[in-house]
Amino acid sequence: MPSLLVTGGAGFIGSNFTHWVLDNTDATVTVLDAMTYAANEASLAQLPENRFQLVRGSVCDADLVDDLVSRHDAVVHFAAESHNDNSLAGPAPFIETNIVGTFTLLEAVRKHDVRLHHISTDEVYGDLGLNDPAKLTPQTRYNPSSPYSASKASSDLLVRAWVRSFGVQATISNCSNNYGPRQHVEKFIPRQITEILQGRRPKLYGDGLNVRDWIHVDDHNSAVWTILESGRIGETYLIGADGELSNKTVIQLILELMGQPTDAYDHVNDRPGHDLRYAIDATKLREELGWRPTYTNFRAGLAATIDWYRANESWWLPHKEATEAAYAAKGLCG
Ligand code: NAD
Ligand code: TDX
Repeated sequence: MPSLLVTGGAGFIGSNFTHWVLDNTDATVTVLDAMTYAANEASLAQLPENRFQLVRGSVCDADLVDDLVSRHDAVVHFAAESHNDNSLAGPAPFIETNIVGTFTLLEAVRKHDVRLHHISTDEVYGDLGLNDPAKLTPQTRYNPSSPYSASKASSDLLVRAWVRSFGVQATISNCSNNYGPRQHVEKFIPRQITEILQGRRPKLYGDGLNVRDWIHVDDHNSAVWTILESGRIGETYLIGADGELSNKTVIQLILELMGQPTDAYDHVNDRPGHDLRYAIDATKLREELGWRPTYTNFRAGLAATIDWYRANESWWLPHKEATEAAYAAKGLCG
């Protein structure tokens, strides 16, 4: 029974990954999470006590990280400051957690020779043109646009250097935009769903033609597990499920699925430096490791996600007011 240390496991993807591992494998999971504003302990409620524990602490705490790493078979590193808009308003915690935190973890896995999988984002590659036939591949040049994506790019480069120089047993994955249950209400899809549930109108940045490549979080989870089990050490795998849609199309679909007129949204100020389009070519992951996504119908996945937010108001409501107040302070609420 392998033991996993999952950093950032009280956040959106880390908590879904923890549930996925406990449901689909016989591994045990220790979550290390600093429980920032982005964490939600309710996401980890009712997990089996004999296979799961939550440790509150930072990936920047070298002593704590060293001790935890020494007692586990592998580390899956999700912990990060993850929101672009926050990185524009205040980059400092992004540098600390995303770069120094990854460095701290790398030193511990190096010392104890523990397997590491580093979770990253397609945003390290910068954006593609709207009509560009190209997609992002592992060979695409790094060209991050925001403090968030630059900090994630930095962390990826540290992992690559620790593999090459110190023989650390690590893999990296760069995934496209995730959606699904337990995503913080600051993010695009949950923000719009919960605005409508509260009787307000969705908010589209700029003209809304920007394209994101959506993947259901459980497809991300299965891909990470596949890489952890069969990925080649030192390799980078891109994770995506051919889910390109404009933000405007997604807002219209949310409105339709929630029984509202499809033009009942507001245009608000655009995000500075707003990346135009991401699109992942996941051929390497599909052909080398045989991974396939399960949630290929975005409309069905989105409808299930809307149902989840309707049924779990107690999960998101305590975070909603502060999130919208923060957007108002940034001028991103209309
Ligand atoms: P999230 O913001 O929902 O969760 C991040 C978690 O990390 C939170 O629980 C937070 O408390 C924790 N954390 C923050 N600082 C910490 C620290 N110093 N020490 C320990 N824990 C800390 O983010 P998410 O959307 O779940 O993203 C998880 C990872 O996946 C990130 O590395 C992100 O870059 C990457 N990623 C996200 C997406 C996406 O669409 N959300 C896509 C590709 C990659
Ligand atoms: O209210 C909004 N209106 C809007 O039009 C919000 C919050 C966002 N947007 C736009 C901006 C983006 O084009 O929607 C798109 C998605 O926005 P976010 O949810 O903030 O995601 P993004 O910036 O694309 O980054 C996400 O995917 C890659 C995650 O937050 C990152 O952690 C991940 O690396």
